Amino acid sequence: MSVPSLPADLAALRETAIDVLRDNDLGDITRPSPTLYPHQWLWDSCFIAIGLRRLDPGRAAKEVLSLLRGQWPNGMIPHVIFAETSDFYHAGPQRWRCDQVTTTAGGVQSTGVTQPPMIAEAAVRIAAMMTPSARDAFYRALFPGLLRFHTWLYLERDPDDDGLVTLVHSWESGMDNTPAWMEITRPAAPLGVRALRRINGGDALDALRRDSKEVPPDERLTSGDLFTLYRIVRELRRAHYNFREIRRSIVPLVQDVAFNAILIRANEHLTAIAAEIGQTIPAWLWRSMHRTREAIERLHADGTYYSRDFRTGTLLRHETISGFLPLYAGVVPEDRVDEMVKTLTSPRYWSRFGIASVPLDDPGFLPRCYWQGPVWVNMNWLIADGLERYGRLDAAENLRQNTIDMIASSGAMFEYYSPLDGSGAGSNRFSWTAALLVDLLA
Ligand code: 2M8
Repeated sequence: MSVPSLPADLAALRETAIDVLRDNDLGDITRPSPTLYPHQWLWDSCFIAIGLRRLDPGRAAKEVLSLLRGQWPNGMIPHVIFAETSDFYHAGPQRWRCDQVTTTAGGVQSTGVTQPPMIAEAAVRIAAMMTPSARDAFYRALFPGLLRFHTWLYLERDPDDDGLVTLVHSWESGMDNTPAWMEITRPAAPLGVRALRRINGGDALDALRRDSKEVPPDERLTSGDLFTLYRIVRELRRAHYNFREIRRSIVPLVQDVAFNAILIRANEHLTAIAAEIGQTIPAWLWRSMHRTREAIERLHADGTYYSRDFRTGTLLRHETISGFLPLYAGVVPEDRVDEMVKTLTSPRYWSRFGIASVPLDDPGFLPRCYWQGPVWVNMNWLIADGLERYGRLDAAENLRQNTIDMIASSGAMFEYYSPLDGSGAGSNRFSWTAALLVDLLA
C-alpha cells in the first residue's frame, strides 16, 4: 500500500524503511536488527506490527500471534524468543538455560523474563485495518494466550494484590541502563566477587563483552553494568524464574512506572477485545486490573511519576522519560496535565528531535548512550499518543512531525538519536524505527 500524497523525499524514506523491514523479516517474525538483535523481542514485535499493518495487516497479525509460540505453561510471554538462525547475541539461550525449567508452547527457546505488554495495543491497531471476519479470527486466535499472559502478570508479579506489577530485571522494562534501574541494580547485585578477582581492571572486562563489537562501547552500558545485569540473570536462573524464590534472593525488584502504565492501557484493550468476541474476563482479574489504575497514583510525586522499590516501598526518585507514560495510560488527573506537559515540552526533555530519555540537566545524561539520554522513536510514538489522548493536539502533532524530520535528516533507520543534534546511533537498520515511521507517514 503506497501513500500517494507523500512528497518525493518522504516517499523515498518510506521505501528505505520498508526495505529495512523486508531485510529483517524472518518469516513470521522480524528481528530488530541484522547485526545486534537477531531474535524476536516482545515489544519490538508489537511496534513492528503497528507499522506492518499499514503494509500488510495479515503479516502484522502473524508477527503478534508468533509471540504466543514462546508462551510458558504458566502464561508468561518471554522478552526474547530465540531464532535458530544465529548465536552471536550476547545474552543467548546458554545464559538463561530456560529449557531446564520449562517448555514453551511452540517448543522454541526463550529468555526467562518478560517485556512491556504492548501486545493488546498492537492487536487493536492491526484489527482496525482488517475485514470483520479476519478481525474476528485474529482476535479469537490471540485472546486465550493474551488473557493467560495478563493473568500471569497479576498472579506471579503482583502476589500481594498491591495493584502494581513488579519487574525482576531492567531488561523487562525495555530500558536497559535507565538511571533509576541502574541505581537500584548496582548496589543490590555488584558484579560477582569471583569475576572481579579473575578480571584485572576494565580492559579485560571490555574484552569479554560481545554486545559492543558493532557499536562504540561508550554508546552502550559500561562493562561493569552489563556484567551486573548478567549476574542478575544468574540469580534468576538459580531461582528458577519463580517470583517466590526470586523474592528471597538479592535481585532488585521494581514496580516500573512505564511498564505499569503500558499494562493499564493493555488491560483496556484486552477488555475491549473480550467484549467484541463475547468472552469474559474473570472477575478477580478485572478487579486487579482496575486496582492498577488506582495504584499508579502511589508513584506520583512532585508533578511527575517514578518507579518504586518493591522491597522497601520507596520511590526511585530519578526523573526519566518513563514518568510521562501515565499520559499514554490516560490516568493523569486533568489538573496535573498542564504541569506535566510543561515539563515535557521544556528544553530539559524536548527538542526538535523528540523527547530525551533522561533530562538534559541530569548529571548522568549522555546524548548517545542507549537509554541514558537518547531519543527513541517508540517513546516519541507512545507519548504523542498520550498527548493526543489529553487533547494536547499541537504538541502531539509537533512530536510526530519532529520524529519524521529527525529520521529523514539522518537518512537511516537508527536505533536511537542524540537529542542534541539528531545524529543517529546504534543499529542503522533498526526495525521499530522503520515500522513506526511507516505508521507515522500513513
Ligand atoms: C535492548 O535490550 C536488549 C536486551 O533485551 C539488549 O540490550 O541486548 C533494549 O533497547 C530493548 O528495549 C529492546 O527491546 C532490545 C531489542 O531491540 O534491545
